[in-house]
Amino acid sequence: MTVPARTQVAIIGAGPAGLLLGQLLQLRGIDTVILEAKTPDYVLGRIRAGVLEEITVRKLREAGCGERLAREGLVHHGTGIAFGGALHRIDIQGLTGGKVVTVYGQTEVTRDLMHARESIGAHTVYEAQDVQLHDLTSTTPSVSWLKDGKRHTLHCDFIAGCDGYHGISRASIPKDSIRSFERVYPFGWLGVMADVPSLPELVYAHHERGFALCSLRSPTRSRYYVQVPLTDTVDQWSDSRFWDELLQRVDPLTASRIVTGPSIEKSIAPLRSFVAEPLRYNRLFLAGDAAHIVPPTGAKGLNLAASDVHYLSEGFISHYRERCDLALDGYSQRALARIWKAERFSWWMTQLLHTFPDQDSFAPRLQQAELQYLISSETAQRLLAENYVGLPT
Ligand code: FAS
Ligand code: PHB
Repeated sequence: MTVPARTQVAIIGAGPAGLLLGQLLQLRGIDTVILEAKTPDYVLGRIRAGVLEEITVRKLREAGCGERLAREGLVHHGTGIAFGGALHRIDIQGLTGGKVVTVYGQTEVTRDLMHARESIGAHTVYEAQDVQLHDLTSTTPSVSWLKDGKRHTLHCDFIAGCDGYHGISRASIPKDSIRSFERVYPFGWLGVMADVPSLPELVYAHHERGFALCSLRSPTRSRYYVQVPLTDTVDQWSDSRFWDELLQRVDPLTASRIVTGPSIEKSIAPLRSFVAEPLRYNRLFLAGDAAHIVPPTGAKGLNLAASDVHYLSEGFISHYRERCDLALDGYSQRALARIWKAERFSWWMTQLLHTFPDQDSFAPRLQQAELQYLISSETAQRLLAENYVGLPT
């Protein structure tokens, strides 16, 4: 398929943010071209998020990706917090007036969005190497890339940087035009995927040996995590060592329900909180992980990408359909308001549930007091629940 020489919105990155933005714009008659550095299989092979907020489900439906999600997505009405040898259920639905979350892996979200984009014949260039952004301060920016030994150029009205934390978009903004705010955590998450029966609901576990999370992708595919030191590597963690550690960190009831088995995927991800401000540089807009990173403890990463895209797509649609730039000019401030609230919640869940090396003797007592307050106060549980299902957009 020949890529046109010009488009309205050039999108860098075919992860969930780029693909969702592309879909929402194309379906409203706005031309896009997506440039992706990797192959579709590589993008699909990255195991990431698992829990969708209602806003994310709504946007995926709008993007024409609601059918399989409705059929295979698992609606969850509550989640578990385990500590001190006991499991405590947070009644998400009851505490939020009926809101829920949906368990549906990011790989499946991305697969659905890829198929939807293909079905409308929109242009996506995979394996686009050395993507460069040009003339960002002009009204006629462009992007170029290398493929098949040739440099290609695409002229556009706007560029949407949806290329993740390590992408080229944020890096193309002059240092004096952007600020970043960061907190790096002194541990990572070792994640294991296994085709074993999963638990009925997620369990977030606090234990003196470290945090653990029991999640899932389907009734027969489980996703588990344990907190590990940043110095650990995957080959230091055999399956049996992983299962032993997980079973020690969760409460006995949860441990009795866990079915172990061979891992089909095993990886370690570092944890950081990061926000770039502002999310715009003239004709370049940042969305998703290109703009912010959250520790996955609050299940916010993918969902923030969806709300960024919700705001940004509204801005582009209003620009092209109503010749009005208020929404586009307000994108950064509007998105950052929701981003920072999700950053706060993700930080709060992370500091509540993990063990921090080199902490003083006071910190673990504070954690215990906060956990005891959480399970004894409906107000505290409501605060957790309303953030977990996603704050209003
Ligand atoms: P993505 O990083 O998904 O996509 C960016 C795309 O841009 C990639 O396909 C990349 O190949 C491409 N790209 C990068 N540089 C480029 C360039 N120069 N040119 C062209 N293309 C380029 N979130 C949760 O909610 N729960 C989780 O459990 C969770 N686990 C995670 C584990 C890991 C290891 C990581 C890294 C993230 C995790 N996240 C999790 C967050 C994750 O789900 C992100 O929020 C989500 O992928 C955001 O989507 P995008 O913004 O599209 O970024
Ligand atoms: C996951 O299933 O990968 C998952 C679920 C909830 C989280 C983080 C990761 O908070």
